[in-house]
Amino acid sequence: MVYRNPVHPTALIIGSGFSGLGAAIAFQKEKIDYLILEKKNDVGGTWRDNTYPGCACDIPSHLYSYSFEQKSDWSKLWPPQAEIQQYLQDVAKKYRLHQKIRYGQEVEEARWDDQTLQWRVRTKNGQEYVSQYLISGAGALHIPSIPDFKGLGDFQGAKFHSAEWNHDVDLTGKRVAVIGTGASAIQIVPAIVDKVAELKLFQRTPAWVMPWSNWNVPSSVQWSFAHVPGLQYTFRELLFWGHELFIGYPMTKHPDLLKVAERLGRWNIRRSIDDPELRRKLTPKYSVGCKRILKGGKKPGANYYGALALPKSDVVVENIDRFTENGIITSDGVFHEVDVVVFATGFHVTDSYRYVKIFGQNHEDLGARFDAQGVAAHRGVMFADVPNLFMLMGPNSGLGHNSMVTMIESQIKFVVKAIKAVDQRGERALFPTWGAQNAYNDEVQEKLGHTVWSTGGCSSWYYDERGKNPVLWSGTVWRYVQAMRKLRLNEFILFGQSSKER
Ligand code: N01
Repeated sequence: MVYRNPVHPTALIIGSGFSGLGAAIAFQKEKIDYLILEKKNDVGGTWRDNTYPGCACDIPSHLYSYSFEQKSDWSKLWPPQAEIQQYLQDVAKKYRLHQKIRYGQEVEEARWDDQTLQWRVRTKNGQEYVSQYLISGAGALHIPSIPDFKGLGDFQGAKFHSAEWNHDVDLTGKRVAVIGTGASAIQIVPAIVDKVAELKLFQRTPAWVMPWSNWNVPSSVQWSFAHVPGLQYTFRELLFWGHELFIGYPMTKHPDLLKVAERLGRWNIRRSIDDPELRRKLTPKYSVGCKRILKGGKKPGANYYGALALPKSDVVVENIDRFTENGIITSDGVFHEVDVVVFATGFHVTDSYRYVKIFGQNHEDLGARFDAQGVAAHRGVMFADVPNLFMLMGPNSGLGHNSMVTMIESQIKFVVKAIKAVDQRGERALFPTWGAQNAYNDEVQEKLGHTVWSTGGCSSWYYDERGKNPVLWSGTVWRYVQAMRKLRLNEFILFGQSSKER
């Protein structure tokens, strides 16, 4: 392919979700010249792509939003996807980010040039960009995973992934199969059950589901958030510390404390479902928190268990053997005739770190390194021997209990500190030492060994084929934020000024 004349900002940002927009705003403030490359035609990332019925955030938006851009009039404590997407569009407009976003630019490959000490970034449609810094805000949950079921191609009905919802398909009166029981399925099932003629939920592993109901935020409270100084900040802090103390601390330090949540989960099943067989099917055999804790309650048609208790619903626990042209055959030989199949089967998470082909110093392929050694980063954002690359929401910086936006903001501050450190020393680049990266990862992995994700007795997408968790942070968000507050220069090699040693 012939590439068009390269564009040269100081920093290139990939993606315009919470990470990319947040980085852009920080760069704007610091007068760091930047461009955002966005594969689609709008901002929003996950909140643009996931439009399935019932889609909402399961972390309250007063917390799941930028600390510097608080919105006082969220309609609900857990607002729907459209409201979060609107919030991100409003933020992009307010900070005039659109003029700095190149839409329809899907980054394919980024190569560090050892001679010029710059990134050469190529997009799928033939544009080249050259920059000193590269910041990936591509996220970890954006490559839909559809299992390679036998006979899938034979199925003649509509089929789509939860993150690629086909709104042209009217589910009214249809027999619908939903495959999966994660955070997406649990929101989809109650949102569609009233419409469909039959709902078959194909469950491999039941989820722990806590009693829950979403609250509308009264206009008086919205008004107070807007007009009473410090009120919304205090509410946000309460939400943050509530998630840290009641979920994050037990998950990471004292999984035994989660027994209380387990009792709550069992009670939620008992109060919602009368049929003992259905109760048995839906009761997990692993500890609460080992997989993401989900929220849903009793009311039919509005909540997960309520929807599954309806006569038109069926929870199928036998494995899927194969698809036919009009249905699914399970391992017990039973044929389930359906019109539509929804894959709520999650994402390629560890693959997301390889989403852009990255070549660091001496043309080293970062993906090949991950294949050979496993996925690992320094402090969740940088990689030894890969200069000036920052991966927001990178390896071991995911969460199972609190707002990712807080993690992202602390990573962005870290990126700015790194860029300033390079600049102030008259250098051109930095990367972490292998010693620092290895020591950091040894500690994270050691700590992860004591968390519920490791001791809870489940299998989850947090773990790779090596049995290592390259996805989650090992402690509370507070701990991460503290650790990221300072850029410890002895953990990095800075270079590029002249012929300084590397
Ligand atoms: O995906 P998942 P998700 N045959 O990977 C099943 C975020 N999120 O889209 O548990 C049969 O959790 C699989 O079974 P098992 C959030 O971070 C946030 O629901 O592996 N089933 C599982 O039940 C979340 O954690 C919100 O045995 C198969 C399901 O598919 C993440 O996105 C809302 C299968 C996949 O669950 C992903 O959630 C929604 C197979 N071959 C999502 N393969 C918020 O509110 C997989 N499954 C913020």
